[in-house]
Amino acid sequence: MKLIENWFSERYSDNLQLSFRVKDQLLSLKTDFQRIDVFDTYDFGKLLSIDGTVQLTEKDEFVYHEMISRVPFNMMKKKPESVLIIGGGDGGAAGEFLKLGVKKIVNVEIDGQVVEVSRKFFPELYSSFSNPSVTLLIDDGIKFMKQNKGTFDLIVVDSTDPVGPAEGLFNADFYKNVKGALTADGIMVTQSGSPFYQPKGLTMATSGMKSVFKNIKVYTAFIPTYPSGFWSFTLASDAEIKNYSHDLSSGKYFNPDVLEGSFKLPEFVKSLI
Ligand code: AG3
Repeated sequence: MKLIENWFSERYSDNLQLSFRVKDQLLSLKTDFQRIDVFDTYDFGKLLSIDGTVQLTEKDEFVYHEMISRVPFNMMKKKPESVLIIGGGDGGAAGEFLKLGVKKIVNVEIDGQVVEVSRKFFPELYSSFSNPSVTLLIDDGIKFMKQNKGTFDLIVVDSTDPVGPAEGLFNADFYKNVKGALTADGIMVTQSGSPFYQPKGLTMATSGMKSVFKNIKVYTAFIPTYPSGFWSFTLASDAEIKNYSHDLSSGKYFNPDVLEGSFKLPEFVKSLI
């Protein structure tokens, strides 16, 4: 008879949390940057948590990774040939760009331990780092951005929450450097948090981007294991942001209807941006 049940909970506020019943805790690690945990959950398979917040689960990572890659890929004028990913140490975002046929992908992750954890527990995501089209660098994304000028068609910020240690990736100074690292007509995308629980994150991203780029656009996706399940992403470019239909083939979440629909925003989200 099993007497004790184990649960992992992500706290949204003092009064609210989402809990996953877990079979086992597979890892708990304190790195120079953050705390990393991996759980084997009953309903979502393996779950990666950083500082107590869900980063991905085996069962629903496809939503986030398809939406942070395929949407910007289609919404930029020029079909991207070079992509820079900041964060993304699990390899999930890089993997989607490989599926889209991108031949030059640079992934800059600040915490080498995230990559090691992915190698061990999420080998399917990690495997993109052994593809010759992907260069993995363990480095500070903010610093890297300053050193690279006019190099990338598409820059993806696949970071932890906009409120917390990754805050430096959500302000005008950083966006200026992103713009400097983009080619002409290039585009950037950032995950911008839950519009419901983290409106400040979305506001920081959109106001910072507006002060640097001519055009911005917000889109959303349904990610069951993130706070409220309703998640935002923000695009920014000096070129017009619209559907250029470079590759509309369907994934597990993404399809042409989802691409169009993800830009239709509820009124409370519109009022934040
Ligand atoms: N990075 C964004 C995760 C943010 C989730 N926030 C939260 N659970 N409070 C995902 C990394 C996947 N490559």
